[in-house]
Amino acid sequence: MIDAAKIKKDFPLLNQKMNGQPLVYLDSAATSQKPQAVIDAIKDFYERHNANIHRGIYRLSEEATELYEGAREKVQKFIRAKETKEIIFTRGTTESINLVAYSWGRQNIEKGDEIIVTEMEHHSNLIPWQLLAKEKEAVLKFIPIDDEGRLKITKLDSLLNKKTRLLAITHVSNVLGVVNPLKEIITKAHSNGTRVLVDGAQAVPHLSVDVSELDCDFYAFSGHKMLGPTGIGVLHGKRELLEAMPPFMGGGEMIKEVTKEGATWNELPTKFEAGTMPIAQVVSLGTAIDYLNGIGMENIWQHEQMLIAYALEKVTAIPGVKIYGPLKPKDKGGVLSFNIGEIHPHDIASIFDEEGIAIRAGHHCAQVLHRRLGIPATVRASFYLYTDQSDIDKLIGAIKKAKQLLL
Ligand code: C6P
Repeated sequence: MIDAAKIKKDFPLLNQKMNGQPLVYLDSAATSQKPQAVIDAIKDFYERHNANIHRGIYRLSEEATELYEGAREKVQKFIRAKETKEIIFTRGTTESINLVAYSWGRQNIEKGDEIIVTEMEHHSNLIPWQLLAKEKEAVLKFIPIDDEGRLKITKLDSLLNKKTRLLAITHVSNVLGVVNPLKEIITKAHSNGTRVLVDGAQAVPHLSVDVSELDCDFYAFSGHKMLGPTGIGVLHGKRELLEAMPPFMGGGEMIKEVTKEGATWNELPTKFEAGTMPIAQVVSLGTAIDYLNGIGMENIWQHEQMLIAYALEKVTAIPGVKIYGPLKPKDKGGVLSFNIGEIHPHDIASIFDEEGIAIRAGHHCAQVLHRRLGIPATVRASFYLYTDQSDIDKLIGAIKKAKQLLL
């Protein structure tokens, strides 16, 4: 079992006051806090190893390159990818998905083709496909959700047909916390000859992911939600697909030979890493992975299961609070979205803020989902390895206070 109170001490930002109260950070789905080890890794890189990678024929540059490529190996092992060539560094989940939409999408989607997404997608896994569909005159279809916020998987059979080229789906919903049954969905899609892209932004930080076992074609995630710095993310793609895809961005490093007339492309993964990459961010993402491995992803998942079970039990007992998503912790991560009567979520967030509690209020970049739920916005509390039961107790206290003041 995780000792969250002890883990908290590794995160300097969490040991401070906000509005005169001890900070209760319940917005890890937006971005996670960083342990001292990650902060030190960034500082250490700039103090001792900073040089551009893959370019310099001098020791310092070789050192920086080794650290950068070492981090790629850590990512590969962390998500159990087959080889490092399948790991592309990007700015984050959003850029990873846009890379696939731009490169694979423009090569493989034609007029009349169909792309399936779900009603629970984050805009990052919806807008790139809307843009592509518009440009190519392709059709976008949606797997609906039920009233508990789970996907209606049985509907997938009637959505899949000969024209379905791609299914783009989130692993874990950033609003409902639902963990989608990917294995079953990917098997169905593949037996129809449909490629699958998984948005893993809310999964990789919280549970053990095995992309080889899932057999997905593309898998995207962000470093900043998994204890790493901002500005760094990952796209995993099957090698044969990445090999066949044209570059996303042109520039330095991604080329092999350049003439006045044209160019040939570098080997994977460099073909997709144009220009100077965020080197310190990649290296410190590796440190974040070391930290997560030190705790154990299975332990982190169990800890969040305990927290969500506790939170669901306490919050469902408060009259007038409506929770969105499954009410049982099974297949649900540490995300709790709710409303209190008719109070606007922004007013609730302001009251929580006075108590030192940081939560997110709004549509959480999932407007299609909120439309389906029949509401414009929700309040969202999201947990991580440093969240403990006392944080949830403070949340419960703040919900009661908001009710008293505003209802
Ligand atoms: N969700 C949230 O508060 P980026 O911004 O590229 O790192 O991640 C985008 C993204 C993609 N998919 C899912 C499921 C996500 O949750 C997010 C980011 C944050 O829910 C910020 S909007």
